[in-house]
Amino acid sequence: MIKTIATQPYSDQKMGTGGLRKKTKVVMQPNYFENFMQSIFNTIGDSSGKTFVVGGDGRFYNAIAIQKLIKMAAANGVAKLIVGQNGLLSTPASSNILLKNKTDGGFVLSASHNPGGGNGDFGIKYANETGGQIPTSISDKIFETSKQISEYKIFDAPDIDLSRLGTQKLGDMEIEVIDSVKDYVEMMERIFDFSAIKKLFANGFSMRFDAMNAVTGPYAIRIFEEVLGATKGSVVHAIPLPDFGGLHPDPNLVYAKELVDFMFSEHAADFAAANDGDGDRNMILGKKFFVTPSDSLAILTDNFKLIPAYKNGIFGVGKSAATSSAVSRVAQAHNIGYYEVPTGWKYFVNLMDSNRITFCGEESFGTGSSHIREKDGIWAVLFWLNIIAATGKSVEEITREHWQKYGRSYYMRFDFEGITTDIADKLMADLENKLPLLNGKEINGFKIANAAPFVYNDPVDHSTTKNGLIITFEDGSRIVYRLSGTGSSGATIRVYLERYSKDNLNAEPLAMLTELLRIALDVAEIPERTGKHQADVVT
Ligand code: G16
Repeated sequence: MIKTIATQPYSDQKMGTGGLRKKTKVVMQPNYFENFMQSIFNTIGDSSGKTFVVGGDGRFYNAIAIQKLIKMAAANGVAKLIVGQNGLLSTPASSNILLKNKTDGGFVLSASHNPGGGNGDFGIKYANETGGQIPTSISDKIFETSKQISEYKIFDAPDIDLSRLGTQKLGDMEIEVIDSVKDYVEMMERIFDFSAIKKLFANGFSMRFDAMNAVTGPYAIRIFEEVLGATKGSVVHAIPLPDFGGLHPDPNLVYAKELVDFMFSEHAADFAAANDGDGDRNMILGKKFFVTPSDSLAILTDNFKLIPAYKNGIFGVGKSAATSSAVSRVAQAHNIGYYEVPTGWKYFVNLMDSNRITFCGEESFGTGSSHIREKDGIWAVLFWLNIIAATGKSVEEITREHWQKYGRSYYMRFDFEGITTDIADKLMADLENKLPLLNGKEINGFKIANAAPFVYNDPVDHSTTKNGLIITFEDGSRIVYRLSGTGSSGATIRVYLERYSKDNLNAEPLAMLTELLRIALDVAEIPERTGKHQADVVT
């Protein structure tokens, strides 16, 4: 019943910042998905006795791909798969199940925050036994394997019924279909003070959670409405749809516009949040108030004592280099470890495993802790609710008090999208060559203290990663340039700007950053080289 099928390699199966991301149509090409999966199984080597977790965010092509994955796992000798009911599992829920059951790895079929549908994107995230996505050393091996693949193995059998909870068999392989939500809810109950949050809602506190027609809908309904008692209807866009109902499930000011408009209107709730396609990103809003992800990380870290699971102390905190420095001041105040890593959650995994950090976060709307090895959207929302319940303060009050205490890092990100790859690569290469000449220079009143690529030496496995170019000014302001690693076509240049003020706390971020933006565009010659005088997305 095991078929061996001849295939031709594809040359583009290289994983980016978070797994393989491609246009859905690319993944639907004959044998494309099969080639990639077989390359993973070949890289793993002997799969006998191994157990993997399987789920997805429900996007278009998930249902077909998951059946192929199951049949290929059986044909490659896998002992057991733990699969989310109807093929659904958020990325954080998957990481939890993986760690809880001490499995050998897991697959989440998702292109995360990228749009779905036949004309959208598809993706595959692959985590190993750490619960985190595999390091580059392994994804490089998979890529090399994919370029030479000549056959794949697949079980010839009817589709598995994934709506039925319980155990089924495919050949010798066991398939356990589990409730996608239950374990995750239990984990959250162990971390946060649910009774305090219940009281908050019982006293009339209002919330809106936008699941963006993606995977977190069922999780959010269960946790916020059913368990914690938020009013019915607090969770919107709650049903996972194959095309996310046309939404771009990226929880930021641009793509979660409906929620942002609501929260800046007269009808705003006390609190709002959105998650992305696979539930690992979050955006936090108060009444007419937006919390940057960099500030959110700093505020959560500063308040760790309010949360039952962390009240006895945390090891330290990590952030990506592109994230603002706000959390560094909190780490210093609490005398805890502080780490700066390249963009990509996988870089936090070694730091968590070695008890160097407990919390971590990124500017790209990701926050999390060592409860799992992925960022966790609902965790961040519950953390905020727990702080609000414990302090009785609003999102805005909590944030403004934080700035009073630590000063404010004004921070914005500008994305220049759809750039020809060659142009973007050359822009970055030329800029890197130019950096040494910038050291010590003064531009429009900003004196450059250091201009260099960001190089990370992992303290655990001693691997070295170079990612992004950073210009640091004498007053602590920074410009960071990076190419996105999550797009499915062309290149996106990201420009991150940061400027710190100890006492000017109420300015408009753009006003504070205008001069830095001008310098950033000039130095990299972005308008001249890309034809773009304005960013496509500003967050
Ligand atoms: C992935 C990674 C994140 C990273 C983000 C942005 O997120 O897991 O750690 O910050 O990509 O990547 P880039 O700037 O390269 O586009 P997700 O939510 O897409 O899995």
